Amino acid sequence: MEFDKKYIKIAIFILKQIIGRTFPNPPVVCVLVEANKTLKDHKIVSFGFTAKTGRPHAEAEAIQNVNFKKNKKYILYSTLEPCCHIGRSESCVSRILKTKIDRVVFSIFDPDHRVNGGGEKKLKENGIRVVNGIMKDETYKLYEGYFFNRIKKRPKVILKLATSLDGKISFQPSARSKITNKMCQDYLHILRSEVDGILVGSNTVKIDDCVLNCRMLGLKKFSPIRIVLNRNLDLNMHHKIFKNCKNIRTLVFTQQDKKTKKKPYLDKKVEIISMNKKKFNLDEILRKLGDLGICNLLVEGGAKIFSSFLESNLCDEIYIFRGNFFIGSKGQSAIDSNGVCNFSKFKFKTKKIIEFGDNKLEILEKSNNKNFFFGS
Ligand code: AOF
Ligand code: ZN
Repeated sequence: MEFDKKYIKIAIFILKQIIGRTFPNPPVVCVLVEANKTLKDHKIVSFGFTAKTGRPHAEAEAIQNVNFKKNKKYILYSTLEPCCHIGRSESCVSRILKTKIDRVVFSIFDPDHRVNGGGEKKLKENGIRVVNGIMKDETYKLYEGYFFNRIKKRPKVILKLATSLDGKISFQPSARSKITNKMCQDYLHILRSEVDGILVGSNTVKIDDCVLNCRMLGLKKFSPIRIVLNRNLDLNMHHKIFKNCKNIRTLVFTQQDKKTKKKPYLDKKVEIISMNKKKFNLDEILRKLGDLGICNLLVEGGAKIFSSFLESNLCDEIYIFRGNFFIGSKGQSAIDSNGVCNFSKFKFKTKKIIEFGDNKLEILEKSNNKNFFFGS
């Protein structure tokens, strides 16, 4: 239908506003359209989007309270294929089948093994006309982390750095340095609210005493899960990150098994994930984070962690916030000890540059970045 694109476009527009807000479920947006018999006149009668904790699903929200009329036709537009599994409650397909909706248009298939085409099949078997794939490339970009989680069984990994013009992340090794301006900081906090997890190494906690929450007004409740890699459980409990673990889920990956070492963390309500020596590697850690439902992971440092992700080929995007000054040779390099911050050697290329006054954000992606689901 010539107006399908218009309504899917509206759904995608709203989808952008709820990314990172529906953990552990993917964000979905539905638009319910009422039309006359000839489909000449059509209008939106309801919207629905996945709720904060992942349920109710978007379709359930869109359908409830709609007064379906006898002499009208109804089309449900959704960014993702409606689910057909009985999960925490009834499936969306079975809810749709109880209404007067006779056409369903969705943008992208749900890669979750419980759905994966099954939603479309069941709708069709029950006489509903189904169209899929409208604006699928645009939608895929917004669901990339979700596809990583369900297909690659790990989150999409975004490295975030703040560097000077000459690629330094601090004035000297082991020192915290302010490099970027307020606009960059604000953008970072919005980004934090959109990802499911932030990961750092224990040195970053020791040096920066970071809190790793989202501090953008109105979005604080969307602070992601905090993850610290701390082999020896040797962090001081006075660090700021341990102040609020009751409210912000905090995980520590370790290979330390001593009860006495674990106790201070557990007292602070930190969750400890013990890995044995052989399994303390990024592959295994990412797999665990994927199992926990994390789709988008922001890695915020430090230099050693960045190198490990890049060298293990486990980094999918890089966000470099650049300040407007040089630090010089005494500074700590982001990646390489020789002072060069050369991402092209890891096969990354610039995708986008956003200016923030005299600072900027450069977003890099893999040179051979492919939509691995559709292969385009
Ligand atoms: C939809 N609409 O709004 C969302 C869907 O744990 P459950 O039972 O809520 O199921 C989670 C799965 O449901 C999730 O993995 C994905 O396949 C689908 N998400 N589906 O029809 C929605 N969020
Ligand atoms: Zn559903």
